[in-house]
Amino acid sequence: MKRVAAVDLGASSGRVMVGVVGSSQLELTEINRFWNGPVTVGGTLYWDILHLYRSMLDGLRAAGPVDGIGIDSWAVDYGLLDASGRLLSNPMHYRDSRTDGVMDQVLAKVSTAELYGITGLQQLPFNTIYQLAAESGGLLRQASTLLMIPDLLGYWLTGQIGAERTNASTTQLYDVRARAWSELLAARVGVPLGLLPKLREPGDLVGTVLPETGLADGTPVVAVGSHDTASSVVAVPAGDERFAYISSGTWSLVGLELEQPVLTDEAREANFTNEGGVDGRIRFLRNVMGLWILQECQRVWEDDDLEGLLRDAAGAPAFAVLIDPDAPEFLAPGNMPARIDEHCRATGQEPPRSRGAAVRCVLESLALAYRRTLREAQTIADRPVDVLHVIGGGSQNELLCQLTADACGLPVLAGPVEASALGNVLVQARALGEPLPDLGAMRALVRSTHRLRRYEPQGKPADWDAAESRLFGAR
Ligand code: ADP
Ligand code: LRH
Repeated sequence: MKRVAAVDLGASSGRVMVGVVGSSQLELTEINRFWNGPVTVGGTLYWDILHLYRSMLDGLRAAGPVDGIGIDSWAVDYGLLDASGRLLSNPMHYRDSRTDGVMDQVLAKVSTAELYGITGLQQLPFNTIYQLAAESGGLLRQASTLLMIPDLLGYWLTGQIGAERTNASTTQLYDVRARAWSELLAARVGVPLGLLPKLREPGDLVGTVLPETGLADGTPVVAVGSHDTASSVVAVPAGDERFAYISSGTWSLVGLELEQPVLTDEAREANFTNEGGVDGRIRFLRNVMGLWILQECQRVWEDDDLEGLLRDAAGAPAFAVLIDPDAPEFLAPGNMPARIDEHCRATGQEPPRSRGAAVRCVLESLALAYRRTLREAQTIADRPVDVLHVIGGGSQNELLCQLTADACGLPVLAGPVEASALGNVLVQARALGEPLPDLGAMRALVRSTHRLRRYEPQGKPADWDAAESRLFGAR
């Protein structure tokens, strides 16, 4: 049996959890949970990285002695260190506008087809490659090392430098077939290759904690699937390979797990990503804007009664208004209710008349985006599925789970909620000697220790067909 600590930093909250992992045991206890989100300073969006580091240290100290510590976080963002190992500037938030228009500048140096052929990555304006292209040359010249967020926090804990592979795969500077940094792309976009540290695998030892952390001397820090979505996919409680998943939180990551990347023109045109998973798997998925839109509505309304809003949404008329949740205007923080109204007017619809109607509009629109994404993923990857697993915080949203089952015409199995933390502790426990030979064994343990909620598809499929052609049909 192993007792390990997972630091799991989502875009909307961070937490430290202690996991006890044994042959038929998998228990998580939350030690602390802390706010995370964008902080605006001088017109730039940053993460509050020292708040995150301090909060995670508080949690780790409160957790007491553990056999290991693993860190996972959202992808794409990074810190730059100078030659002495000092952080050169505060890590910026991927939703900052400095990357506006930068993708086109990079695509003048490397074609979309070449970029996709090497990285297999979805084009998102905030991919690390575009963020680096937006950095001032001066800063890049001063930098010696680029560390992704979990690698940066691991460096502060242990003094050891490295780049965990699943998160490196989200930078768009990683060659998905060669399983190495792409020297060609780094040279083409002017990123000094020396900035990119040696890759490490999930399960590798990062190092042991430094005395200044105040943590028990000698505690190992273990690399996990440090991209939170990689960790959450480890904990999908699937029984065989005919499954799809939605890792549902701030983002909805919708897709399949494959053995090999799919780098076809069809996959590129449909903008699917081939992110690196634990044990060499590929996460073939698309980012759908997710519950971010609802989070921002709640922030603007100053309404934290999610249960009440979802009750009102359940009672609101179906298919009254629909939006494309992936429209660019929903990416940056701001007045989301006003942007929804504007989007409705621009598409010839009456804006929602109440908060409940607005929430229903967001959830139905997400369900439609899931439906389209899953259909395309199955066709492009030639992998039919029988069941859709919804994991993460959004798996608690009963209305969204039911709408998802209805829209996709698939049974939905909802849970576990803390999938990233579970994937984190499972990979650590295995690295520390627990007999969990493969993903199948880890998933069987999640299945036997967690209660899932099942949603059968209901309603009329024709209603969803009509809604889909209303929303996406004209494109
Ligand atoms: P992230 O890791 O991106 O920060 P989480 O996986 O923690 O996201 O999920 C956060 C989301 O989960 C919230 O935006 C909220 O919509 C949803 N959520 C959290 N608790 C509940 C609940 N009790 N009922 C329904 N939805 C919930
Ligand atoms: C989810 C996530 C997602 C990335 C985004 C930046 O937390 O890691 O997989 O695309 O954040």
